[in-house]
Amino acid sequence: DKISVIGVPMDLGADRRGVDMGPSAIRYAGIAKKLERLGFDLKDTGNINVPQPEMYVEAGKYKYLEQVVKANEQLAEAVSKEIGDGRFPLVLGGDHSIAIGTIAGVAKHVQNLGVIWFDAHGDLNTGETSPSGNIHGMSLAACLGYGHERLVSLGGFFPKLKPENIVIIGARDLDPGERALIKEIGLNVYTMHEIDKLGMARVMEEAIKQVSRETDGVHLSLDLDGLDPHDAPGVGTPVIGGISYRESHLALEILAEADVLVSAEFVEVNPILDRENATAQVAVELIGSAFGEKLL
Ligand code: DIR
Ligand code: MN
Ligand code: MN
Ligand code: MN
Repeated sequence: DKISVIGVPMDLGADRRGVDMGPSAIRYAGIAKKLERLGFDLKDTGNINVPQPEMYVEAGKYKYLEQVVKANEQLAEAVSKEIGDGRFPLVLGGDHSIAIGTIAGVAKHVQNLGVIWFDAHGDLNTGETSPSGNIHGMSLAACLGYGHERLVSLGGFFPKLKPENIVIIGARDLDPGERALIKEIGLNVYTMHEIDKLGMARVMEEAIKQVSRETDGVHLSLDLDGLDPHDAPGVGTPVIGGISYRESHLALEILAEADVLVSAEFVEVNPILDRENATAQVAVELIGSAFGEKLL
């Protein structure tokens, strides 16, 4: 199998420096060695060109909108090209606003795309409901057709996703507008409550069944802040009480066994806030599990 790594040094969507170094940190933690050991034909396509925030003034409800859109358009092109070449796009963030570009690129090739969204947050805000104006908290909403027209129609088509083909796993911090949207469109969210009660194995079995039932492929969008900050401290918006190291590995091992993924992204690694690159190392280990790594 062929994998193409695409780095996206994006921090404009989080309006916080450091997360732009995520792709470097994940490479430094040994992603290439890990995937080559697993037998993959790996190509690193380098990084998407993302402007520095100091060059711009952020604007209100959708901070750095123009720059976020431009970088995501390039990302969508790059993702689409790799899929067109028969390769699996593995996107490294960068903040979670890059899901808009990744999913735009994948959805060009995959008619009905399922999505597993690992996150402490819903990323379901619009400029109207966002408490921060940060676009990384709006990316899933944009893919569903809610929010600024430039984000919603990125890549030239919308919506990219249907609510019934999405699950969120690990949520424990939702804004009022996000809760309202979840109820309005009937989005299936496995909060920490369901994970504690049912166990991660059962959550994953149900989630995989749902996102692969009427779809032609599944995208994994994994925000490292879905994990507990003890295990993944290098993130911009940590929330206590998250998914453990063990549970996250189990989740991705079960996902690998299901063999449904067509694309994946690992986002929000912030080396400035990290402890000795621990979060990037966790990302690399999780990538191993997602691509079928097993002890025996
Ligand atoms: C918050 C934080 N809900 C916002 N979102 C984050 O600004 O929209 N998403 N951190 O990953
Ligand atoms: Mn997120
Ligand atoms: Mn998050
Ligand atoms: Mn593992």
